[in-house]
Amino acid sequence: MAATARQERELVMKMEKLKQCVDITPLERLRAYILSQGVRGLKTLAGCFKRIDTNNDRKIDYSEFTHALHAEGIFVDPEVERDCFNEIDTDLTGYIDFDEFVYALRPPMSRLRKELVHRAFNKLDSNGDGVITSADLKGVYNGRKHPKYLNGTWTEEQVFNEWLNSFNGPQNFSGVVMRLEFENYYAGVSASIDMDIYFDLMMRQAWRL
Ligand SMILES: [Ca+2]
Ligand SMILES: [Ca+2]
Ligand SMILES: [Ca+2]
Repeated sequence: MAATARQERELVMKMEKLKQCVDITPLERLRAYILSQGVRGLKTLAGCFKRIDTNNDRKIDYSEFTHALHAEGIFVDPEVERDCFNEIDTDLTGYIDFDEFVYALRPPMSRLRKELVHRAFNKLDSNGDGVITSADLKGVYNGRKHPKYLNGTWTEEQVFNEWLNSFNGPQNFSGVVMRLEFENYYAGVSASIDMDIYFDLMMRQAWRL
């Protein structure tokens, strides 16, 4: 149930208006800008991240960040830029990693949707240790029907890892899905579904909640 072209246009217009508001924070303006580019899922956010990360070290440092703000025509006091950067850099490492970037700029999700995402996560995390790994999937999901398992290229463990990594950002091949990563992934999915009722239905069917 993707948004129709009309709704898409309306969203872009709304975001354009938001961009022109002066009393919103640079972070909100950056988010508005990114949403106005039609950014939805992890893949497109990954594209934005890559463009801002000009030295390609998979981190956005302060100068790359301010450069991106200026390139989008967002000029504010340096203290405001600094506050905004610190707000995204939640673990205070001095740079923004991909997960922090997605968390700050992802499309918003309603409480109802977030609750469904957390229920799905809790169900998948069958051993209840707060992360999803192949250990949770063993005996619960069948990886043996995957074509690469059938032709002998992958073990069932590799099938599980490949699937788990689809919830992670690019270049994250940890085979482990954290709650935040799962939420970030579904924020992207959620943005293309207009009504809560369809999101609810999709989650219930996908995860048999
Ligand atoms: Ca960088
Ligand atoms: Ca950080
Ligand atoms: Ca687990």
